[in-house]
Amino acid sequence: MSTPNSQESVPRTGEHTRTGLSKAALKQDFLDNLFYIQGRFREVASPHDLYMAAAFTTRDRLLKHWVESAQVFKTSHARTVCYLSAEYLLGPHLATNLVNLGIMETAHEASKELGLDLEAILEEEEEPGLGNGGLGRLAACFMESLSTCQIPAIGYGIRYEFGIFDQAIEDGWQVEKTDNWLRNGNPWEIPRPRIRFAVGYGGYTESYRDERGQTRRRWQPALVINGMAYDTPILGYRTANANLLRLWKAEATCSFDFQAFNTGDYYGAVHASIQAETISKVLYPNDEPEAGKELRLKQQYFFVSCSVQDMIRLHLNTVGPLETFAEKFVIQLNDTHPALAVVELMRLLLDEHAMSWEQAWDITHRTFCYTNHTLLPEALETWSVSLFERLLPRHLELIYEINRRFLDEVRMRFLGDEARVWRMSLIAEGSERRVRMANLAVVGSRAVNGVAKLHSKLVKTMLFKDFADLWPDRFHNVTNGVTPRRFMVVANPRLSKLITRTCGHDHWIRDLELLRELEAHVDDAGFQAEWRAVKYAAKRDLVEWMQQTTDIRLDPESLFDVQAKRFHEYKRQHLKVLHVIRCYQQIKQGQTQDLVPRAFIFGGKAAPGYFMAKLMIKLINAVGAVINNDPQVNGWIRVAFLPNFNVKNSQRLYPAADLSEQISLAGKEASGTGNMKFSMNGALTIGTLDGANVEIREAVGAENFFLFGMTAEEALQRQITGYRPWEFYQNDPELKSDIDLINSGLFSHGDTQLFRPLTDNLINHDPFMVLADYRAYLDCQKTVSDTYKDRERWTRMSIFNVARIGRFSSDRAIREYAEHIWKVEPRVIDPVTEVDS
Ligand code: TH1
Repeated sequence: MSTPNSQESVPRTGEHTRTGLSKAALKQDFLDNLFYIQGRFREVASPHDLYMAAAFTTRDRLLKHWVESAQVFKTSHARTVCYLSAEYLLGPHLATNLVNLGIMETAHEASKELGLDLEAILEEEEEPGLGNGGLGRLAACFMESLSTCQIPAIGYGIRYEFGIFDQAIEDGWQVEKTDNWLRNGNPWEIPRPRIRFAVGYGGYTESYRDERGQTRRRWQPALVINGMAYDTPILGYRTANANLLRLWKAEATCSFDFQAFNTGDYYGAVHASIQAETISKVLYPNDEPEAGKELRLKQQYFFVSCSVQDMIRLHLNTVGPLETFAEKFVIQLNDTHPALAVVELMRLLLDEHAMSWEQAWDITHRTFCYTNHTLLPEALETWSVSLFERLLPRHLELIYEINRRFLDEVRMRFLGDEARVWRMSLIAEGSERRVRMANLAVVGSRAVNGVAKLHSKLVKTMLFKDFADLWPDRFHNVTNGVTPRRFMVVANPRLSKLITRTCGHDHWIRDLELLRELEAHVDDAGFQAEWRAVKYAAKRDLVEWMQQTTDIRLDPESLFDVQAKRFHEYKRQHLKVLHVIRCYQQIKQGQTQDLVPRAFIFGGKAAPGYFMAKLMIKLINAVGAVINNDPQVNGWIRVAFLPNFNVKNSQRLYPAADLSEQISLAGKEASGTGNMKFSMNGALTIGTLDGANVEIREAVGAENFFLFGMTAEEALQRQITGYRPWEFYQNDPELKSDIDLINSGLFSHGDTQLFRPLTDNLINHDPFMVLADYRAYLDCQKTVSDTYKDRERWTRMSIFNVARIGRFSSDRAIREYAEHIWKVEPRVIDPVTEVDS
């Protein structure tokens, strides 16, 4: 639906519309942007100038759809999803926007005619890394799929000035470098200086009489800062729907204290503004919550308050009275990081809009939905009551009242079961009383979901069992998905072209289940050969890039065996290392009959304060240094650590992988999403029955998946009956010799102590049961090698993986949320017709 005069409102430069999609229009606008925005002629432009001009040229074309979408959503009162996430791991924008606009080919041709290399321009983009790993990347995939599925949505989050650190490897150790992603400007965002909200901290609460003589509560904060909106348009694939990602930057309410300045306190004059800006300064680089960090709670409240205030403003401006808020908006909480939004909406409805408790709670409760992403106890957020009292006194009062009413309901339902009341309370009692954010999120939401079938089952039967007893219908599963636009079309153009050519259409890009059509070609020798050629070409690209960035030479003929994800003990990168060491010993002993040449490729960041994870990185590099420099073995195996695993680098890795390592201890990885990205690119998976692996295996067929290890149930059982890792160490001579080799100092220039914390932990505690799964893992790796020797069989398995991976598109996930959780319908935006193409 287009407004009557939308054509006229599109600005024009010369003969072009700034939005035309023809090659001529792109070329002209690119040169215009280079000149008028970067102030450069083509002849003197730097690579970065060229990138900026390309970005602005692309952005102009997004803006048309975006303004149009905003207009339609506003006038039609469309029900809107508000996705609240502390992280968005967006990755580079330019390539995905070109694909989604349908002009990647045209842009290539236009660049060529201008004597430019589009690939080089794309390389110039510095990605916004506003997230740690899976959770932040999921939010980014969901934003893209929301637009593709034409669902009106706003993503809310924090515009961190510094995103996830850049990882360098020095002497085998991880070294963190600050990510100054805004240094050269961000062409994708539009600052909105008029969209600002005040956010309070500290102070006290008080009672007062309102003008009608009623006693009310209010909060008098000690400190007030501002949040200012920065908007990024997110376009759907070949749709005219563009949703909004709105990120908040913290600022002082007054950037300069004249009083202080006039009394000669130059430093004090800007002190408040520095203090305020700290709040959106940096992303916490931890994949689980940072215990007790006051700034983290400030960040959470900051973005949640701005976002809820913004929704209320939008509602009052477009729909009207707040009684219908829950009909207009559904708020999805991406884990508990934004759970304070429940309390903030209550506060605004009660204190600022004078609603009754009953009405405010009814609206709040009907508005929120919550996704849980982890069962790990250390990752379940709690905040000390005393910190809350100091920072958010009014919110603490409201939490107490929510809790009081909630626990009355529990007592009524489960007479005399005080143990249950204790477990379910929003407040954990103990030496230090703490607010349980997950309980708050469950109580405040009408729907709660896990992120894979197994995980959702464990959420319902273990983590939130008491809540599921009370409200069984509140619990759902929505298995995660990833966007095929970024992880297939952009990351792997060769494979995408082969698929399109084979299927005779490119509809699979928006309907990934259509990949099934590939099954008809699985026995076609010609197709198999093309499939192998595509993989080989991607491997060569990676080899070249690795050589340039790390000086490690890999052989594209070898099996590329890849584990790339955050470093964490539960993900068991050390299990993989033990396999590498076993191969090394076998080759040294001349037993190569079970092996195939392999490149072991690792990638991933460790939280800066996570000692054990950093030691695992050091171990990988140490083992690699020995292996790669030993001519006796390096014809068989090589080890490579790909530094700074981020979205951009991941796109080089997925297409080149033959084998995807998904080897977490069963029951620990909620879903995993890398597993889907590898499989989409034709890698076979070796994995445990954990997270989404279970469903991936179901989908691609058990015969096309390398399964090993304990089930979640078996692992739990073993834990209960007493796990004694040293027995495995004593009873399995190969395992013993692998661990002993680490301790011998071979990989550490004779230092027998360096890796002791790791090996001692494995032998004595081994919380993630590496040793219990070691033998099954090695056996399974032998099957992998045997299978790889039969290239045709491997190729067929690879094709089946891609052909049957359709379920794991984030489009499917979004449609499930829309139908079962959000109850929202697509709203189609008609594209404004082109005038010059
Ligand atoms: C991850 C989960 O570990 C992963 O299994 C899942 O696929 C992904 O979320 C998306 O659902 C999580 N990331 C975080 C990050 C923080 C706290 C908890 C989790 S769970 C900061």
